[in-house]
Amino acid sequence: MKTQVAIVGAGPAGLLLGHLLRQAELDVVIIERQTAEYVLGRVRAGVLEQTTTELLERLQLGTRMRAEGLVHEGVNLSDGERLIHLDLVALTGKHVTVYGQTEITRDVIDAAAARGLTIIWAAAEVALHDIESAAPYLTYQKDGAEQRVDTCFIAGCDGFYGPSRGAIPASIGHEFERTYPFGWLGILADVPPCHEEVVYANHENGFALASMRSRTRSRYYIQIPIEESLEDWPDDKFWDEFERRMGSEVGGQVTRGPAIEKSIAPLRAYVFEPMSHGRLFLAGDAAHIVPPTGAKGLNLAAADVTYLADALIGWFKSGDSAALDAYSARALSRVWKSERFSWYLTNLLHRFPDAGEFARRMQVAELDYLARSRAAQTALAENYVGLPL
Ligand code: RFL
Ligand code: PHB
Repeated sequence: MKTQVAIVGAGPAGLLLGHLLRQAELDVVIIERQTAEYVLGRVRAGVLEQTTTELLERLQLGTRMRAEGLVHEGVNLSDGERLIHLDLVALTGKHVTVYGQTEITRDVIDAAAARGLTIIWAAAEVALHDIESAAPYLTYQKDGAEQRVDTCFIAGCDGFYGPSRGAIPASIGHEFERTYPFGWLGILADVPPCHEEVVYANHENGFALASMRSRTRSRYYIQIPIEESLEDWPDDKFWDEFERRMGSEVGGQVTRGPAIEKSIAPLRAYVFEPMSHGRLFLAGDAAHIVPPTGAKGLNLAAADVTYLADALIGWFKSGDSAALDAYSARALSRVWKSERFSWYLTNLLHRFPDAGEFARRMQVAELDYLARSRAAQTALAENYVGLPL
């Protein structure tokens, strides 16, 4: 098979890039390791920046999001008792939209065939070849035979564990990493949300987050030690702890219900530089991971592919490689700002096992400052709604 751009991975980065390139009438193929059912079953991000919703509108894929997504004009921080409300619209003129990654993924997959976007599902052993040449190619196993895709460019959109990043020689790449000694235990339940907006809570016992997927479906998280597993957290124990950490005002509004999904996500920050080498361009989690505090992961993936699509389309239309050459630096400048924000919020809101009383007092002082200072609130809100592209 021959194509102009071969994309590895059908997560949000690969699917959105595929649609952007198809909109410019380029030939594109997406090669995905999992089945469509598996990809559609993953529960992940929920909060979209305006740049991400605008991207979906630009692709004319925003109809269901507009109908079913929840516009949130504010967000809340809690110090265990007091609720600090940040009026995002008053502070920044922008809002965020609560619409699950699962729903976006469904919308873009459903539209793929009609737009000529080919997705090859269940492709095993994807490997990248000759990325330093002008004629790179991919190989993979499907239906018991090796397949080959010849292409002009490869987009590595295969997440943190995919093969693309490893195709860049170790002598060229540089990794920056921070791991945290805790994870988030997340629960999805068909119960009305305990608060109309998202609440990030810093309680003596640790962090908790109240989010949602709709007016009848809640997504709640608590911080747990990295050594603990799902067996340590039967549903009742989760609900008790979640209510406690939310404080009396919000905790008192919690409706309990059976978990329809329950999982643990470890917290990690990671950046790989550069995000391109030869004819290979990385986008999304393939190049960087943020801890979920601040909901930047999916939004960063959308920003990366917006830059990358513009650069690839420019090259195919005019042969100009300047934007492709600048892609890595342009994307990384936004990535590092999101890393900084996620790191700041993670530090502000979590309980660190070996942090002493001084560190705790710093968190309390920062939350108190945020409660009283419009300047501090504006800085947080500007990052939360998303920096401009
Ligand atoms: P994805 O979504 O991981 O998609 C990568 C795709 O590549 C495929 N793949 C391969 N395909 C072919 N060959 C191979 N060898 C391959 N190896 C992997 C994978 O099957 C997959 O389909 O990366 P992408 O597109 O960059 O999108 C990034 C976002 O998905 C990610 O940043 C967020 O979901 C992160 N994230 C969250 N972000 C938030 O903003 N808020 C959240 O609440 C939130 N929760 C989460 C998350 C990520 C999680 N992961 C990765 C385990 C919860 C979890 C559990
Ligand atoms: C979610 O709804 O899953 C969510 C919301 C906010 C975050 C992370 C996850 O910071």
